[in-house]
Amino acid sequence: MKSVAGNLDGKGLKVALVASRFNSFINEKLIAGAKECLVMHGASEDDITLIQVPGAFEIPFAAKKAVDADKFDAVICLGTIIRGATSHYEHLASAITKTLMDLSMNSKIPVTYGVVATETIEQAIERAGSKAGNRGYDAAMSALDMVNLNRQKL
Ligand code: INI
Repeated sequence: MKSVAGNLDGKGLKVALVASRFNSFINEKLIAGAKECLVMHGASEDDITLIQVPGAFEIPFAAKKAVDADKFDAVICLGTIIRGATSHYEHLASAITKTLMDLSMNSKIPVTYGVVATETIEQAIERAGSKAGNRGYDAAMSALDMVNLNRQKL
């Protein structure tokens, strides 16, 4: 059996982080987690571009702009949607997920998903570096993995 997989080598990679400001105290932790992961795996801080947008709704637009810029190896999307804070939680969360998935399918570079969607602020905090890992770090790991997978011939 032939097996194909990526790896986590981040050397020389140029990465865009698209992060929203809404719930910024959580998003800052996601950004820090993503940065930590990239640098820990060999990426240079100078090769990471942070693109900030107002809210999660605006993430797909900026992510598309980053894909179209043709200068990044991957785009990592970071944001936080909390049900308690919005009546349109479901629409927002599912529309963003679907739109980013569509973007990913039409993109030559990997687009990864570090958007935390939770019922409560506490759950969001847990996913931003306390009890339940850091979704920013995880999304960066996936980006590294997928960039290196993408370099391989099938
Ligand atoms: N944006 C978020 O990133 N998270 C939320 O929980 C949220 N709530 O609660 O509404 C939110 N709203 C703003 C939205 O993403 C847009 O920025 C806004 O509607 C302007 O287009």
